[in-house]
Parts: sequence; C-alpha cells; structure tokens
Amino acid sequence: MNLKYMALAASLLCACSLPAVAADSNALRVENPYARAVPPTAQNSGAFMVLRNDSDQPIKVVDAESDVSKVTELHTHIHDKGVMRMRRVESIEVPAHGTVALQPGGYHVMLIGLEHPLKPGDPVHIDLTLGDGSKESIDLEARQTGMAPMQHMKHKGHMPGMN
Ligand SMILES: [Cu+2]
Repeated sequence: MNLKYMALAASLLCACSLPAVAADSNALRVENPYARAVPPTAQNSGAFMVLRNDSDQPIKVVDAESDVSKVTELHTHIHDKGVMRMRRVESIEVPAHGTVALQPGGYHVMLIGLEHPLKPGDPVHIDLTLGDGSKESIDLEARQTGMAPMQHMKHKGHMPGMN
C-alpha cells in the first residue's frame, strides 16, 4: 500500500514537472535589441527587438521593466482614422517556432519618464516578464534612428510649402 502510494506520487510529480521544463524561458531568444536615442528634452523613448521562440509552445511577454524609465509598458501602434496612435497591450505573444518583431510603427517597449537623456551608446537594461512568471534580462544600447522628433521639427520650419 505504501509503495503503491509512493509510486503514484512519483508519477504525479513527473507529470507536473514536464510542462514546466517545456516552457523553459531559455526557449525565448532576443535578437538585435536597441533603444531609440532621443534629444535631451524628450521625456519618453522606445525599445525594439526581435523575439524568437524555439519551443513548441507560444510564449507570452506580459510585462517589462527598465532602469532608464519610471514607467515601462508594452505598446503597439494602431491606425485610427488615418492617424498612427500608440496603445498599451496586455501582452505580446510569440508563436511556437515563430518570431515577433518589435519595431518602429508596431510593437515596442515604451520607456515613459526617462531618468536621463538617452544618448547613442548609452546602456539600457530591460527585464521582460513572461507568461510563466520568469524574467528575460536584456542589455542593449541606445541607437540613433532616422526618426528623431527634433530634426523633423527643424525641417518643417525650413519648408513652409510643405504641410
Ligand atoms: Cu509607445
């Protein structure tokens, strides 16, 4: 009787631990991560990367934290009557054996309330929280992109014909 119970308990333990191994967060790969370098006056920035899922199960990113911003959120862009707007999303799902690109105009990690200006080359640390509660730590750099808001403002001033 005792032995039978032990065997049953052991088999239950095995059954329970298997899915945990399959959903190992090591299955998530982060490729080409960077944050957008912004002018000193900017309050916010964004971080971008490609998420690759090497497992048989979808992986959800459910939260993000960063050392450079007071608030960090998962965002996407939507088209609303011809205008691009940002919207917070509850999670970003990476399909099994698939990828999701966090890129300008789409999903991104929103860095809200920068602790200091992000200059090109500045280090940024981001922790992603996954659906199973595990964390994925990412070290990246701020990078100059072609979409600095200040430059657009200046261009506009020199081209009154364009509106
Ligand atoms: Cu955003």
